[in-house]
Amino acid sequence: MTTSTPSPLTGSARAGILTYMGISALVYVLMMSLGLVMRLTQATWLDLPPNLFYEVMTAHGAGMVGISGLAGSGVIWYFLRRYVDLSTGILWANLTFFLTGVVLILGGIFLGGYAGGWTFLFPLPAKGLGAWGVPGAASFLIGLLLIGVGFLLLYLDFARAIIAKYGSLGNSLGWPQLFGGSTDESPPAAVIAATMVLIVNIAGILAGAVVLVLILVNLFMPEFALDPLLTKNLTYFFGHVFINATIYQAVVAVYEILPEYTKRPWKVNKVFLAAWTASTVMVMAVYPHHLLLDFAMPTWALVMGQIFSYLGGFPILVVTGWGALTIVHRSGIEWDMAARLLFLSIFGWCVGVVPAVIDGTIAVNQVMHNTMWVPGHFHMYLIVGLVAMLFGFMYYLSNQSKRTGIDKVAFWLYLVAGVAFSFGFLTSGMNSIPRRWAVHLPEWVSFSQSSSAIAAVVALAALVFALRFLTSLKHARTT
Ligand code: HEM
Ligand SMILES: [Cu+2]
Repeated sequence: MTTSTPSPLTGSARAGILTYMGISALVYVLMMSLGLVMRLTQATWLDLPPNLFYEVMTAHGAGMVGISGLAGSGVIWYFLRRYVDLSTGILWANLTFFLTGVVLILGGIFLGGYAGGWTFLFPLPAKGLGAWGVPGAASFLIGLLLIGVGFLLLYLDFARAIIAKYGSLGNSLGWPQLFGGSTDESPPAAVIAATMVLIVNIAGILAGAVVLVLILVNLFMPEFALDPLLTKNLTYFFGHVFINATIYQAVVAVYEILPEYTKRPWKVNKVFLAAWTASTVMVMAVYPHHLLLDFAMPTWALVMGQIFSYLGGFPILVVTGWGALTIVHRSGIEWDMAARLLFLSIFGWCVGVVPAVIDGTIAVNQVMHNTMWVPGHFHMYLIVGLVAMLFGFMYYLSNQSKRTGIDKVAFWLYLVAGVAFSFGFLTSGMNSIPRRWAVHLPEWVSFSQSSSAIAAVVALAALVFALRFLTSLKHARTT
């Protein structure tokens, strides 16, 4: 029921997926280098003027979140097309919007001087205080809007293709099986994940588009006043959902590749179905955990943010972790690069959720929120979780999974340094070092110095993974 029979990829679809993943591999290494530049600046080993630091921070944040969206959608597209009839034209259209948006964003940052962070928090875009003007901010915001349009098209195409085959989104989430019938007839895991992602991301992108347009109008007509609390809610609904959905897309690689390796199906049981349906609602309802410091927020919304922070992330993580353990147990699986990276990614995701849940607790958040604890938790599940998953997929896609030697060394370096680098942020946060500060006090510098050395190792290991993929494109799978 849930094992797929891969059909041949058309030339254009294969080129499309390889372009998505190739660009992602390259951009991850580039953006990691920008991250290293920031850490080196905080370490006083590099003398970057503060305005340039904040430009780099904006580019790193927007770049990492954007490329994770692109890479995640590439993974899920590759597997979803095994079950439903997706449009290759839309795949390319999304990429075109994406790249046009990237040009505008980079221009807004490095030519226009925009340095207000990827979260474009109102009223920052309009208040550059001389560091940037309207053109820089406008270029950045329009760039984001274009990227949103591309993704909206892609997810609408997912919806069209899924409804054409399954009749409704309820069916493709497996509700008939969850609430009655036998799970033998369940839709495959990739279709369930795609349904969840299209629902939450269409909602998120629409919220993002609304707030981007509002801020753009305010930028050109300052007398058009916005409600700061409303804009923050819309921004974080979009930002939270979009970055979370990247992992829910990439995880399909686990659902598809482990069964192929172990020759066992990925079991879609009632618990699995319930987990994905519950998380569809919870991933949207949990976003107020970004506003725990905003006293003007209604208390019930903040309490909801805390409760769903405890509950929201777990169902999918548990069914995925449990499923992955049971599928490989005594399967005789060969631990090649893809299998290792995919397994590491589940571990990284689990470990990263712990500090996230701690930060989602109102009493803790009020002390820790603007500290390095926050980049600590998300770097853990993004570097050791999401990005490991994506590189695992790339080894699989390019048929390089059997590699040993330097690739294996890179795997261990990535694991150890990825965890250590994230712990560097977490311990900084525990010592009350604030996040998003270009200049650090002398007492804080040693944290940044050790982190810089470790960050260089992470970036080097990622460079090995990226180069392996980029130099093996001609060997890539054709099905
Ligand atoms: C070698 C790898 C990396 C290094 C050295 C690095 C470094 C950094 C540094 C120094 C900051 C600013 C911390 C602060 O002072 O607040 C930062 C922020 C951030 N990083 Fe990374 N990072 C790396 C990988 C990643 C990855 C893989 C992702 C996502 C997939 C990511 C996403 C972000 C985001 C979203 C921010 C927040 C930006 C903001 O506060 O506006 N980073 N990173
Ligand atoms: Cu969140």
